[in-house]
Amino acid sequence: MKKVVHAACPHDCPDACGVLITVEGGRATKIQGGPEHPVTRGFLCAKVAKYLDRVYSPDRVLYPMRRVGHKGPFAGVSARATQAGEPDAAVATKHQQIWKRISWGEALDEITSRFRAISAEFGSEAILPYSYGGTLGALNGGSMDRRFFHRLGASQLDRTICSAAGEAGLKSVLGAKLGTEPEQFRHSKYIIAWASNIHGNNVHLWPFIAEARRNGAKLVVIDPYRTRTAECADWYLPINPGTDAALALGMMHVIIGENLHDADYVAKYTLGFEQLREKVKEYSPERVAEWTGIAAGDIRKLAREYATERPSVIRLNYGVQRSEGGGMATRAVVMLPCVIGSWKEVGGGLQMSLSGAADFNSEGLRRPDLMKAALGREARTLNMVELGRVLNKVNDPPVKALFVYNSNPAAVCPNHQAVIRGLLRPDLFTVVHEQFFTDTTDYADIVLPATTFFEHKDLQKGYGHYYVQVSNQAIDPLGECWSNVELFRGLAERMGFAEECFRESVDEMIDLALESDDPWMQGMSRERLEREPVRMNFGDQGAGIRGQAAELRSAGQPMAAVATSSDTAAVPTFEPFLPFARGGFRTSSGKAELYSEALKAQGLDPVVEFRPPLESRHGKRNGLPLELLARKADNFLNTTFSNVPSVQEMEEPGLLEISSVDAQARGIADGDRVRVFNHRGDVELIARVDGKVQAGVVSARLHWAKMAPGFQSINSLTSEKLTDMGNSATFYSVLVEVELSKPKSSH
Ligand SMILES: Nc1nc2c(c(=O)[nH]1)N[C@H]1C(S)=C(S)[C@@H](COP(=O)(O)OP(=O)(O)OC[C@H]3O[C@@H](n4cnc5c(=O)[nH]c(N)nc54)[C@H](O)[C@@H]3O)O[C@H]1N2
Ligand SMILES: Nc1nc2c(c(=O)[nH]1)N[C@H]1C(S)=C(S)[C@@H](COP(=O)(O)OP(=O)(O)OC[C@H]3O[C@@H](n4cnc5c(=O)[nH]c(N)nc54)[C@H](O)[C@@H]3O)O[C@H]1N2
Ligand code: SF4
Ligand SMILES: [Mo]
Repeated sequence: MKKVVHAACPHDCPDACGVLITVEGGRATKIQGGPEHPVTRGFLCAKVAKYLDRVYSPDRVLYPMRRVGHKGPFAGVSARATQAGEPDAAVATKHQQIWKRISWGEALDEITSRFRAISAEFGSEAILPYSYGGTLGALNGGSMDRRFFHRLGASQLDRTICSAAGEAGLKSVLGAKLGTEPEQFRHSKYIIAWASNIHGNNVHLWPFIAEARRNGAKLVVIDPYRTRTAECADWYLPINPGTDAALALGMMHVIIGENLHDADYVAKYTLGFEQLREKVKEYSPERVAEWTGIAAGDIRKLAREYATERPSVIRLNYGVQRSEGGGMATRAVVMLPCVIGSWKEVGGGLQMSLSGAADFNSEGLRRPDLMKAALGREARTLNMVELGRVLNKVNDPPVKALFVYNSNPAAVCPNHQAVIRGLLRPDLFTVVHEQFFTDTTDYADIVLPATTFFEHKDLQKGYGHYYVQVSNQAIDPLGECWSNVELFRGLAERMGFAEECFRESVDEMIDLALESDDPWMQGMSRERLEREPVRMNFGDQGAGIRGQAAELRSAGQPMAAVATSSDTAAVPTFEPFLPFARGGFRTSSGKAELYSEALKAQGLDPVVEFRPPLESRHGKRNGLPLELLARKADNFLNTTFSNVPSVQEMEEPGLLEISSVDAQARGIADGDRVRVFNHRGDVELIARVDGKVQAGVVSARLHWAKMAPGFQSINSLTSEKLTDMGNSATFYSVLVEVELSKPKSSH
């Protein structure tokens, strides 16, 4: 029997695609992009298009496993060899020496008895959950797991590794994570992709940009790395890493100085414009040019074009905020559409994250009240970015048990060497719930098998569009895989937690998540979401701009989500959503806060400022000369997919991209083996002189350490230092030096 199941891609990606899975005789045989989803429009990214290879990979973790061998990196990704030169049989034997299959009952007993013993001796906060973006499903991303750890009284995890600085910066101006919907980009005339690797990380925005360009729009890319998006831009501006606040301030210097701002919008809907006007005087294009490496003439031109070629829109992505001053940089960029009033226009404004529109009932899903009931107070919070410090230095109490799911910290965390030292502590009990034997399972005492999204049901929204979907289950779980929801339900039962919420079914939890007073959530029933993606119910919010919508229509322009180009499937029509056309900011003042009392109270500049990162060419903190971008790979998703052979074929990890100037100065030629190092660690990579970076910048890609020679991770070079706002990670404020590798002496 053949059926087609509606699902949603749960990976940590703004696109949150609608997915159709064809199932024949219980086996998934085809995956395709949902044709009816107005943003997915029938296609998937290259990696998820190969998802059957991931689901049915012979390397899946299928059964609970207990470690019987030593902890430490293991080159094989399963009983099967993937490292060149490793004969399958030898890897299989080694794997068997490390892992012994156990039953779920044994696994749950061992975990709960260890948890009880640790709680009795050190207190429940000696247990630390560690999870991030494995799945963004509302249930499997954070529901039963949170209930469980709250009820246990475990330490809380500050989940700031990705976007917290940007979120803090954006909210300091707008008050909420809202912005321009992707469908409106087709109406733009001037599009700035600012730290936004659209072809790599957000490919479903591209067709809208392509459509705008067919209608004459200009695409500008601001990125220190010549991405595929930069290659096809009308204007590419390579910027020195960590200097975006200066550029935005320089643009505002020109815009305000030349009276190109929208005085009416500014007067009605912003707070603190006079203070901003004073502040930007300090940032002349000449001064900004020195920091950013962008010529003063180009800064003027960019500012003038952005303010006058309308509608103009900014796709700001998270690259700017992975830097020491990432919060302020985001704040500065987000001020731009407020100053030129482009929020009023269909195809104007700015998009960073749209996840602030309409909340699921997260209190119901996560039950933070259970923590206070268990502990009588809030449990302490430990920052996930600082896992190295947390495992090695925290003593009140020390972390004695680490429970990892939805994450691969032994690869994605900064200061990798410290993380590994911590994970190797003999007294640390580590459980990892995973789909694969990752870098992190190499340090686990117990590994538990996890389902993929083909094998469980979930509810999902996106951070790059305004649609909600239910992801239906397509196939039975492989082997003995359990979803995160089932796992924590099972653990709660074994712990004897009596609360009713630990017995809820998946459908009951979806219904609960949808219980919301939010008018934008009206009309979202589970039954409807099971069948189709549903747009947030913006209702009246669109009314304020209906006049403009009519104008556009009479000018012969296509509207909102109406597909017009022949390459797209039919999609529904909506009024465009303009969150801040008439103010409506979610700040405490209700205005766009160009001056913020809250920032002042935190000891930060209440307007905005640029401070060069200490670990940068201007700060020279460790005296090393090259700025490293330890970037994501276009064809992996963080480290997910690193191990799937058909995806590996599309990607080239293990490279150090370097400019010809810096290569020559060090006697390095394309293809040479090089050592990249700083005071935190060193990594061997292959030099690639390909014109992707300017002099002074080098770039490398994130992937699994266990697949690299010597088990080295590029995160050996990155720092645990936190950002100015949001306590986020500073993956892009890193100084290194590079040298030719010494040939290994042969013994
Ligand atoms: N294919 C693919 N897609 C992904 C991911 C992936 O790993 N692979 N990861 C997902 C995740 S978790 C996230 S958070 C999103 C993130 O997506 P993005 O926000 O796009 O994040 P990054 O790739 O970190 O950075 C974007 C761009 O910023 C550039 N950049 C670095 N430093 C600076 C700077 O100082 N200034 C400027 N202007 N640019 C800078 C980088 O070179 C990069 O091209 O993408 C998601 N989608
Ligand atoms: N150098 C450098 N480091 C970075 C970044 C960078 O740009 N450069 N980016 C940072 C960013 S933005 C982010 S978001 C983080 C990402 O950090 P993580 O969220 O840890 O990302 P992944 O490496 O994709 O690991 C997710 C893991 O979850 C597993 N998984 C998937 N679905 C499920 C499930 O349903 N249940 C369970 N139990 N497991 C599941 C996957 O198999 C995968 O191994 O990395 C950060 N690290
Ligand atoms: S990873 Fe992103 S682009 Fe690829 S299918 Fe999933 S949501 Fe779509
Ligand atoms: Mo992320």
